[in-house]
Amino acid sequence: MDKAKATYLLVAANVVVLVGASVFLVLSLVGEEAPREEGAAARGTSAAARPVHAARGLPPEERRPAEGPGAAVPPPPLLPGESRVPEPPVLPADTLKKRRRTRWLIKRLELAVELYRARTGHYPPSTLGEGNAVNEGVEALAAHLGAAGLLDWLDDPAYLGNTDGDAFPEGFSLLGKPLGGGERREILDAWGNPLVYFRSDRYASRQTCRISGEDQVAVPQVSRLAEEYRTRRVLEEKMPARRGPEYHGRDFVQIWSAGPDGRNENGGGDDVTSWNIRE
Ligand SMILES: [Ca+2]
Ligand SMILES: [Ca+2]
Repeated sequence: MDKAKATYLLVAANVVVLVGASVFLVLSLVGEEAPREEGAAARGTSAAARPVHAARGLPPEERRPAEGPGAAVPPPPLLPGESRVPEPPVLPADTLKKRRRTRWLIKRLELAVELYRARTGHYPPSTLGEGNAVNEGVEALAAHLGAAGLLDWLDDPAYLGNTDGDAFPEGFSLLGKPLGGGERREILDAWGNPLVYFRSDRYASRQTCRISGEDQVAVPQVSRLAEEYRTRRVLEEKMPARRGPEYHGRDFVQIWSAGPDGRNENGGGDDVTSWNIRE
């Protein structure tokens, strides 16, 4: 082989190597950039807006394409038996005002029953014991507080009514005061519905209350937190096992309002309660 031919072959071989290397480089760049741009377009983000960990060149399996500005982050999966807690609704100003009034009323009644207890040695009973079928608890509360002179502060007639139109039987008296033939009034919430009242000795019972013009059954409520606490303390042998549920207001009273929707939910939903004032 002469010198000229050898030089020609060497140059040709270099050209082939260079072209091959260029093609490989181009294909490599195209192969890496295309999915990135496709992913960014699908997320509606520019390359500049990509998450930091992607911009830093982490391997594809470590990039999290669902993250980034504007990307919807799915909520964590629910555990067995768990349920989503709905967002609390935004209440109109009038509703908030009435809730505050009803809360104030319940707090005043709690004070009144404490004063009643200081005078008589016990909280006002939630029954008058003569077969009253509707609004029994709150009528008994109003009658006992009224007879003891502990309802005078409730001078706004809007908070007293007789939604079921009943009256005390003739000859009926309470704490020495004759009530026979008089209206058997209820204490009303700010929406004009009777409150629900139970004294602790009646927590295992239920009442029929006329709320929003219809008879609704009210049942005293158990405190889940108190139940859990008692269970734990019993397991730790730091508390003797007690029989019976742990009610809200144990050894006290439960008072609640059906709230803005006028539907008794036994302290749940939008009800306003003596044991869980939410605003
Ligand atoms: Ca009544
Ligand atoms: Ca309600």
